[in-house]
Amino acid sequence: MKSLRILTCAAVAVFMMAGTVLAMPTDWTDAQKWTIQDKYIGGSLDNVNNIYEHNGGDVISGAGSENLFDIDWMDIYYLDNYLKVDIHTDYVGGTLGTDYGDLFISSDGWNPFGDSPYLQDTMANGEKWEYAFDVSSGNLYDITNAQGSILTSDDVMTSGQYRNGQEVLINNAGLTSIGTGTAGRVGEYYSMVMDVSGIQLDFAGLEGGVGFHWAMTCGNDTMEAHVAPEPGTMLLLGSGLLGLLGYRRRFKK
Ligand SMILES: [Ca+2]
Ligand SMILES: [Ca+2]
Ligand SMILES: [Ca+2]
Ligand SMILES: [Ca+2]
Repeated sequence: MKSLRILTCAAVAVFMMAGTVLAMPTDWTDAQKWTIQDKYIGGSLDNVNNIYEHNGGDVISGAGSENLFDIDWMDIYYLDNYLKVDIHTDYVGGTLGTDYGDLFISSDGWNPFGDSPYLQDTMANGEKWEYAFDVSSGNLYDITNAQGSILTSDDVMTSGQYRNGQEVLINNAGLTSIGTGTAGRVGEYYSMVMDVSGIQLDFAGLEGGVGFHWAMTCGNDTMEAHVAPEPGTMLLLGSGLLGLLGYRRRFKK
């Protein structure tokens, strides 16, 4: 009888642990939040002229239609193991035969190729992305060992003007989902929300922070950004830890 009771308790404990998986938040006011402006242009090796700068700089477009593709900024929220990335842009899926791209995430910092605004950073150089959120299937994938699954603007676009060489989609064939989520336009922005409980995201900056990459499938405006504490914060954190160590030493004596 006693062992049955212990078993029951164990079963209840397991049930309770499983029950602690949190639902996708509907209210993000208590989330950690970062806002990052689009200061990234990105490489765009023009295969015809073999130069890196397409006309237009940050946005490739016909004169007067920059707003079709311009990305302004990115809001990033983190709450209860859920990540929300809002892309503030007027871009709407379907424009001139293009569509929303997938989100690429680096869990160990952001090191694009060259200097700001990174005119020669393409998929082939700079940061390696460890994760990709597929907006069409709503799945998060670990792509650390599946870099060949990354599709560039050149793989996706067959005509028209586009920013060459930028990572825009993930081919999820053969990949196993490690988290699910949603993606869609909400008012002024394109919003992606995903369960990231299966991965370690370094918002404390101990491994260099968290990097993000997003573009529409033509990459006509592309954004890469970085969430990491200010150097001053890291210094404070560091001196705080040192102080704690000193205190512990004194305490031991
Ligand atoms: Ca922009
Ligand atoms: Ca990385
Ligand atoms: Ca790159
Ligand atoms: Ca940009």
